[in-house]
Amino acid sequence: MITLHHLEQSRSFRIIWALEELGLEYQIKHYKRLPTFAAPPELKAVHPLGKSPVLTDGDLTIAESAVILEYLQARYDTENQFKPTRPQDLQQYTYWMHYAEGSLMPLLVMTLVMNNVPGRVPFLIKPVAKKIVEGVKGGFIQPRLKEHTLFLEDYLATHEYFAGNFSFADIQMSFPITAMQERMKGKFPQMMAYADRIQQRPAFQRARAKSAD
Ligand SMILES: N[C@@H](CCC(=O)N[C@@H](CS)C(=O)NCC(=O)O)C(=O)O
Repeated sequence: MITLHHLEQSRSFRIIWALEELGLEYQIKHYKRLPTFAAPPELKAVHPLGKSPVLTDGDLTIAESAVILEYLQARYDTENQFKPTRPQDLQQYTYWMHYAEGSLMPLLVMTLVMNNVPGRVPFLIKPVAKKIVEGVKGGFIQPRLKEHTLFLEDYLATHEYFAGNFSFADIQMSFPITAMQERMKGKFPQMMAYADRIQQRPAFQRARAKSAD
């Protein structure tokens, strides 16, 4: 039996979506975040790093969204619906699979961490902390995030999906794009249209209902 260890409001949604696209039978074990937004310690019993997603299938325990997506595709996508075969699409597929967590997510996580800094320091040094956060965000994170957003907007102007037809690369990329949706409103029409397009898929809708986030 396939079990997905799903932390609420997390990247693990990608895997529910992939499981729904594949039409597989599976169970979800739900975990609530702690008040600090960290994962609960029980997840460490499944994988030493205690992050989500983690998928177990028989004797196998698999962590990392992209690795789980690749595993599910190779093992269960018998008609090769979710991974391209044309060499140029395949190269894009691999690129976006890595880019999502390797290049884009670190900037979004840094933003989240920075936004939390002023709330976590003693009252007296809050103004200093706010200045440091502004400096790091304005001088480092935001210019890079802008470059990435323009890069994605440009790419999506000429591509309906990230690697030819809809594939698991779209599921991998959906998480950062959805996380950026709020700040994209009215500014990045290609990314907004792309987010609408993928979110209309019936499997996405079913995954939403099942994640219960
Ligand atoms: N690169 C990993 C990241 C895993 C990860 O950091 N997951 C987050 C949820 S979105 C988590 O478990 N956070 C809880 C914590 O760090 O305590 C992946 O794509 O699976």
